[in-house]
Amino acid sequence: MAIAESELILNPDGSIYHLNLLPDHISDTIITVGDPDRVAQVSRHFDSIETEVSKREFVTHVGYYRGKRLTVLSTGIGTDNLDIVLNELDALVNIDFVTRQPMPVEEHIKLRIIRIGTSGTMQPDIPVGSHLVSEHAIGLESLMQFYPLVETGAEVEFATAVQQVVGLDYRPYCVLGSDLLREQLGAGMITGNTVTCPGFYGPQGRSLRLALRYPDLLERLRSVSYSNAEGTFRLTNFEMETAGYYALGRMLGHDVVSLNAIVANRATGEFAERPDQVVNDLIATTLDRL
Ligand code: R1P
Ligand code: URA
Repeated sequence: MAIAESELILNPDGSIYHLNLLPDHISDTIITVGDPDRVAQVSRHFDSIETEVSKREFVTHVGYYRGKRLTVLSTGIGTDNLDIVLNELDALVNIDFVTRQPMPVEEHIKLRIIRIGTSGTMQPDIPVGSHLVSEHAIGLESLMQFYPLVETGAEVEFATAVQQVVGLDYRPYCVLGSDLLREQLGAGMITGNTVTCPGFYGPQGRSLRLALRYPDLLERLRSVSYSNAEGTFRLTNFEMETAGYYALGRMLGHDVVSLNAIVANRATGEFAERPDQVVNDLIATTLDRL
């Protein structure tokens, strides 16, 4: 059955509702960033830019880097935006916009989606200025309340350990990212386990003027240690999207990796003197390895 106009919403030019993109705008490798201004920080490395599109916080540049066609787009902040971005990117390659029918499973296109974002660490030994590739993502936000994500036994155990140590009323979700992209892009980076939060202040233990329900959130997250046959895992960093990427990527069948520029160390109180430089270095390293 054709997907109704109210569900797969297309603009008058045939582009998808929020991203404003046409299927032709999508390359098989997509770089995503949170900040719309960071799109140009990536595309300025391109040999040429063929298309620039924007709507709301979703800015997209399509171009060529060393002869390879790349799409770079901004997501804005949070896993609520990720729900839009990943569903619409997937629709652009795996739904026929003319018939409004999903492609047959054997014709599904697997995208490679690479997040380049900023992040803070709760561990004193992870320096500001370092680059970190996320192995597991732990979602403290509610996006997976609305999808039947299948987690492995180890993922459930890791998430349960986080729930118990923090004392949360609900169990977060946990997703292991793509080994393939982590190995290709993460060489020399710190490998870590990323906590995806539904906010920057209270949900990351930051208090400006408001009292917090979990005043020692940082210390509690820092102390989580989960062991299984594969090893012992600690939590390394905070941000606001990675768990949504990993969970939706798994369910939609895309390879996804989250690369983090560590700009804040919450244990030492440091913030990067030149956060843009930390991000620019990560952009250059990533492009070089594609
Ligand atoms: C908060 O300042 C934002 O920075 C991080 C967080 O995930 C959140 O989106 O990522 P970006 O730098 O990619 O936006
Ligand atoms: N982004 C976050 O979400 N948290 C930080 O501490 C830094 C960047």
